[in-house]
Amino acid sequence: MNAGKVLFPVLLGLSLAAGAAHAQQAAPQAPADEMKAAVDDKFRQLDANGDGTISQEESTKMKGLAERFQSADKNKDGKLDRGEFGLAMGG
Ligand SMILES: [Ca+2]
Ligand SMILES: [Ca+2]
Repeated sequence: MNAGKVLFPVLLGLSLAAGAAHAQQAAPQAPADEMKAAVDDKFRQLDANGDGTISQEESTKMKGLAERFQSADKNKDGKLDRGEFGLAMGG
């Protein structure tokens, strides 16, 4: 009966391969940085006139933002700066 001797290395190989695949998936990432970059991109897209803030009118281009505008505008100057936008977006 050689089945056990053959099977063991095969199973070992499979588990090593699975471990390697798992390690690859868990490779170090920077989700916070990616989130920040995505928010930066979105902010620039919304800031149509490029003045560095998002007006109420500009906020209407993003679904759901206009509804949150008043609460997002922490200093109540009628526009969202990058910090206020980041807070509203969670980034
Ligand atoms: Ca603007
Ligand atoms: Ca503001």
